[in-house]
Amino acid sequence: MNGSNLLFVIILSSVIIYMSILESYAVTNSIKINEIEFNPSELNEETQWIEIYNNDNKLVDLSGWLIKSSASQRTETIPDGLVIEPRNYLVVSIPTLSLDYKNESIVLLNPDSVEADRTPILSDTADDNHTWQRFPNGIDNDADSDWSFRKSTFSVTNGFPDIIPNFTTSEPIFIDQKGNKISTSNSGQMVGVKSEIVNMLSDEITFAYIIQIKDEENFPIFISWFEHIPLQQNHTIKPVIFWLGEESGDFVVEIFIWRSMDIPEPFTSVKSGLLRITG
Ligand SMILES: [Ca+2]
Ligand SMILES: [Ca+2]
Repeated sequence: MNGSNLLFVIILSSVIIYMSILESYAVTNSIKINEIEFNPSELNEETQWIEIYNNDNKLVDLSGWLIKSSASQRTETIPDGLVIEPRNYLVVSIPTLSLDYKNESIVLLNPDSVEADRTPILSDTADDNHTWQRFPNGIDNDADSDWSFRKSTFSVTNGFPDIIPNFTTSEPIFIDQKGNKISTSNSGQMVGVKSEIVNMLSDEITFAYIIQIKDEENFPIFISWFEHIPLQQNHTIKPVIFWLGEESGDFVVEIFIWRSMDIPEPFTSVKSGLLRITG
């Protein structure tokens, strides 16, 4: 089937999911070693540190977790009382400089000594503020390529690559159930949110198409997505997600194009439009 002919349609009637986009992606191993400074610019005055990322929607208590150096076999215990908020970052200092800065691999273990995460073998011989980081932020394919040596992003997201050129998505296009373009709808009617996505890259790309609808209080009342959508080069796809607008009002409809729900790396800027539902 030609990619341009693919039409994804999903109908969700009264399903209203009260969560924001960032709370919506599920992960299995949610505690990650996200960034490491083995070799600070002033090694005697600044400590080595590890940034841990909680890629989950629950608070996690890191008391008694262990950071182990594979090179020296030394272990640091995370002090009691250190907790990490959902989708947030915690920097643990290593005051004893127990990490080697050459050929080091760090292992993070929970208090039961179960391995939670492990880095590849890394070296940082630059005495500066560059660090090893998962890039895009939080990526974990168990591959060396998950890690990049970049300017430090201490205690904050490692960020994402720049928006991909030659891969575009349109503003939201609203349609009725017959596929006709509309600008307003009546309450109790299904409204399709469509976008025209064009891949002019030199290769196929796979992405997630996510719709979020917010009410007049800016509160997300609907979220839905398709994942793992493949799009060949020089092809266009027009995915549609339907929503039942039950109440009248003005609604902000946002389209997010991400690498996947696990990896919220934006492939395009967020596209938004206003949808009016009349009584
Ligand atoms: Ca450094
Ligand atoms: Ca960081």
